[in-house]
Amino acid sequence: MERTYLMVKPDGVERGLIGEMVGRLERKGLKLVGAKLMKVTPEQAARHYAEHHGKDFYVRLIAFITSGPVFAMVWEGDQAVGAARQLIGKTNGLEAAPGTIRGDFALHTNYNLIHGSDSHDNAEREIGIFFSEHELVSYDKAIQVWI
Ligand code: RTP
Ligand code: MG
Repeated sequence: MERTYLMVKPDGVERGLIGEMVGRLERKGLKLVGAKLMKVTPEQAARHYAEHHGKDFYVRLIAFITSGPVFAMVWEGDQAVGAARQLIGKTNGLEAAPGTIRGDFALHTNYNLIHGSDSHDNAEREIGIFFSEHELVSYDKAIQVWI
């Protein structure tokens, strides 16, 4: 089992797409183990996007992710990091395949609706930025044998 950190970005919250995205992740068979609506602080944003520090889009990225509420989530499942990245699609909405979240709903790289961790280590790091362990729920699903 693996955990991943996903976050509906301010554009996704404002466009009313939280339910659409949560529904897709649920139907894939991933298990929701934590979720909250929150505003990202500048400190959290800087830690989260540390790898992009100094790039030309960094300042705009920090301004965007702190501009309004996000829906922060932790999902669990077999290879959850890769599975979620597949559902999300490529960074640029114009290149993302139809059927993916970005392919179906995003036109731009800057406003691409949802974040997904890109590796197991980054997932654990990002979960630690946005959640306390006590906010995550450990439970079994009766139907988990199927997925
Ligand atoms: P994310 O981290 O948001 O899930 O997206 P990602 O892995 O597909 O993309 P990443 O390379 O990690 O970039 C993080 C976010 O920065 C914005 N970005 N802008 N050239 C640009 O203007 C540019 N490149 C990246 C995007 O919003 C991207 O999601
Ligand atoms: Mg990324």
